[in-house]
Amino acid sequence: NQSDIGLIGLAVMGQNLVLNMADHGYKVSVYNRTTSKMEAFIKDCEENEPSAERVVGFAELKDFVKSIAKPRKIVLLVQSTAVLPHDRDAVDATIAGLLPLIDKGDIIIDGGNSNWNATIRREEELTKAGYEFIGSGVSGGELGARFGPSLMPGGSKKAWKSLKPIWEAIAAKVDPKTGKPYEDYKKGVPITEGETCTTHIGADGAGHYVKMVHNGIEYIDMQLICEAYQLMKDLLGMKPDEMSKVFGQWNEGLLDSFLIEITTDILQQKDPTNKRKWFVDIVLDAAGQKGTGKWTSTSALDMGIPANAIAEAVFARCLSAIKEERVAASKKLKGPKNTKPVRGKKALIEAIHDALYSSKICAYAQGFQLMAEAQNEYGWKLNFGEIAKIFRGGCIIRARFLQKITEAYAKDPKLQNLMLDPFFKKELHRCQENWRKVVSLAVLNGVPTPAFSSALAYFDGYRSAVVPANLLQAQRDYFGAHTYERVDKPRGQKFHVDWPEPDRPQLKA
Ligand code: NBP
Repeated sequence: NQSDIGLIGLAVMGQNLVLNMADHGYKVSVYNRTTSKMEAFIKDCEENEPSAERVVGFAELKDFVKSIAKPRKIVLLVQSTAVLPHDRDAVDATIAGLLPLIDKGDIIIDGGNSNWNATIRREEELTKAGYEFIGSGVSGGELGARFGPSLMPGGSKKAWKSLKPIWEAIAAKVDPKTGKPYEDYKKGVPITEGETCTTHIGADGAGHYVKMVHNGIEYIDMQLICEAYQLMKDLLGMKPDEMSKVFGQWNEGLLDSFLIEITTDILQQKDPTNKRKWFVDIVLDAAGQKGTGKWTSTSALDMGIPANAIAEAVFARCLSAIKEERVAASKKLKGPKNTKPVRGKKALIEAIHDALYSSKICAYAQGFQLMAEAQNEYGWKLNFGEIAKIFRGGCIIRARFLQKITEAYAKDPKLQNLMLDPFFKKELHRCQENWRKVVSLAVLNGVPTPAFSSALAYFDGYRSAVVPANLLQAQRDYFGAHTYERVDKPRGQKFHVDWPEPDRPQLKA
């Protein structure tokens, strides 16, 4: 009576994923470096979980390994910190501990937020040694892990075939027609119907790369909501409960998403220590980050993909973090004078909605561009329609909007940029006037809207047949003999002028 699967790492994600697997009828062996945490978890299961009989704890790694049916599937949910391909972290330490105990053909699944470079390295090392390795993104935080995450596995197809039944059972499920997540878990019922939010993403690091881009999109999605909040607060003087109603209405329409839903809830919340204050007003405005947004942005820079709005969201967190410096600067640097009170509250709220929606389209366009380039860089074959599909449920960026992205890639799997899809193109055309109004108003009033503005600059740059890089190339040729191409010659031919005598253009070989 062996276990179907094993899991190492009983912090918040591991515990919840174990319970999810047990709810779906799988017997799970569990192990944790610190045994007391495993014991406390088992005790808690026995006291509170109907599926406790299917969760078995082990204090010794060798007994844990022996308890799992072959070929063994062992999920790791331990802290991951490695960034460069050869960095070693807790994931490597755990794998090193397992190797003398497991057999060839066994499958190790890293469910943490590992960097895709480390995953590529681990997959290569383990495959060479005769083992299987899957790097699987797991999104949805602890609630997702417990009741249905979005799962993004990368690795060999053979390994995926073994893991697939379990991953498909525990992943979030959505209504195939509307793309809306089933949320029966709120009634305590495991979800078994609907389209499952997992698919084989691609080879080696593909799953972790896509999970990272998901997180990058999550950064910008959150930042856009925060900018909408700040505009309502600063330009319209709205209070949190009033804003909550607006977000609640937005959640009934095009912006329907998990992040808008939780914002609606948060803005109604009172300070737990002083019920006369709004919770959001007592939270310090200094954001933290764990690195996946930064990785997304550095990957964009490395590959030369303009994901400026995603990077702006990371920088906005960096700027927020220097709280003391901002407080000091606020006493010295003045904003615009003579700003007039903003009139037309209803129209402005609608315009903010449109600005958020259009910026969101640009942000997703950037995320998908990034994945498209990464597949060339790393030799993956990504299916963007399938990726959009599995983002519809379970994960933090789940949104009604993703059904439209799914449809866009179903119609045209080779879509060059999401903004060119007929539906999104129409939406951008419809919203752009309001978007421009909001950005202008923000600039005139000195309200920072880095994500709204940067997304708009992306839209304007992408739709411009001519940008001022002609002058830029001329400057580069002037000071560094970097050469330039001519508008009247084929691409690739390089010219150089003998500065400062610009009358004698010379053709370079
Ligand atoms: P943590 O990232 O906080 O990791 C804690 C776990 O790692 C504990 O089980 C700990 O064991 C174990 N561990 C450490 Br630390 N060093 C170890 C080592 N050298 N050898 C073996 N085990 C070691 O847990 P988490 O927040 O549950 O996240 C797990 C993974 O999932 C991470 O990669 C995280 O980035 C990712 N993730 C987290 C979330 C989230 O919402 N938290 C969402 C999505 C993905 P111990 O008990 O003995 O210290």
